[in-house]
Amino acid sequence: MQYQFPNDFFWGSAASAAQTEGAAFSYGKGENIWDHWYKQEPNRFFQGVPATDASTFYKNYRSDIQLMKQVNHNSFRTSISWSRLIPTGTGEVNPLAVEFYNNVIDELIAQKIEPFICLFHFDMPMAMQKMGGFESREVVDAYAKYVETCFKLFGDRVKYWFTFNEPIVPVEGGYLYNFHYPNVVDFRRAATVAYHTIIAHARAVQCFRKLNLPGKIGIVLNLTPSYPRSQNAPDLLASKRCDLLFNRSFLDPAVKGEYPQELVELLGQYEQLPKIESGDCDLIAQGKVDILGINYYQPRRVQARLNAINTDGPFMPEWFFDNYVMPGCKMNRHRGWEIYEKGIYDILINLRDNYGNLPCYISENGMGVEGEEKFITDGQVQDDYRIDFVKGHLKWVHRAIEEGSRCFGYHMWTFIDNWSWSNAYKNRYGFFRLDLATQQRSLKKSGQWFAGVSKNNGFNEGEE
Ligand code: BGP
Repeated sequence: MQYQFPNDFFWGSAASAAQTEGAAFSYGKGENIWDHWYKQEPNRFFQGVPATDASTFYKNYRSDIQLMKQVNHNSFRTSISWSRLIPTGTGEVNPLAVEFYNNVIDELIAQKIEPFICLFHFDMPMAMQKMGGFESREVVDAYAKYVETCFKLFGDRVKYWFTFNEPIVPVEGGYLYNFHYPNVVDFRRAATVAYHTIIAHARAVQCFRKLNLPGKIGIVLNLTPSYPRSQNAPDLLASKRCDLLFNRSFLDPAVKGEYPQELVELLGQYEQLPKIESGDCDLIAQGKVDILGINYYQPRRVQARLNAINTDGPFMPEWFFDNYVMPGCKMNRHRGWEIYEKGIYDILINLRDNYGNLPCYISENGMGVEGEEKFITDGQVQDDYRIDFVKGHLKWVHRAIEEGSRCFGYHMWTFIDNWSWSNAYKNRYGFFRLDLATQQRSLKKSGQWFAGVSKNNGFNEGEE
């Protein structure tokens, strides 16, 4: 069967500033939380590897963009580093950063690769974190100024903007589960950070509209369907609450301009609501996006809690559910994540039916593999597993489009194996393999395959 995608479908990959640029302490860049945390606790990073040099995109962006061309990208997402553009978070703009991002954007456009630009991908400037990060409304103001600067500098050429990448992740990592700085475990503070992130998002959308720029504005969310173990009422309730906490907490305000009433009630019941100021609701209503990016890696499976809650412990989302491992599920054993291709279809259909079928695209999908060097033959990573993974997901994307979804693109995570937060280079995802010692890039089999898919705007069943 031929899986042909709509005309002008976007094919490409995604990355982010902190994970690729390197030059963390040079060319006028200020520190972000990752630079700072590494100095404090290098042992929190896989094999003690920092992002300091990452994959040298700052230095090699021109040749890297040539590699994008080689795999027929017509689009690419990266982010602007706030601490590179405005080293102390607010105030002086770094002219070298302006020059760098101008060069990257211009080069992408010259090579006919549409730049998708995200404004915040986990990398809070340290100066802003010292003021409380998104617990502070002052930092929200600083973010609003920063994004205005970006729109004014680059908005004449960038047509696809994203206010945040996976905004729930810094909330989970930094304020609930201790895998991002500042390593706090406190639900109410987490809820405040999440809420202020939505306020910051809405400020960005408001500013974008005011400037009357030609492009579109969206947000990138990691939408993870919460499948219940069974159709039993308690299991269904567990899944519904997970969906509220982990998906709808950002999806509803970003797309519908308001929070789900059930979420407000649930947090109210446990006295975890953030402080709401007058004017917030109007502002959030103005934050409705034009487009949505969807990151999807794995589903979430849940069941009703098996044991009583320890009410002496901190209030956590897990008060409402237990994770559930479905017997016999398909696994990516190299990363420990379930592979469930239909999840991508379920997300798109949910958006079609319950979120006004807004234009959206798959902004990240991918397969992390630890120890990928074991798959190298004749100098090339033979990642047939990744080709199967992408094919499996694309078939479901194709079907959703046939059934009316307005999905307009598919980006893989990622272009060149890159540094990934506390996992550093543990899990490899790229179309190109990165040799850490030499920084050499080499095309994997999946990259070759994807080049064909992009060129043909689809693929044939059975074709490799
Ligand atoms: C996504 C993030 C990316 C990247 C990816 C892989 O959620 O948006 O920034 O980190 O996950 O993550 P990992 O290396 O932990 O498998």
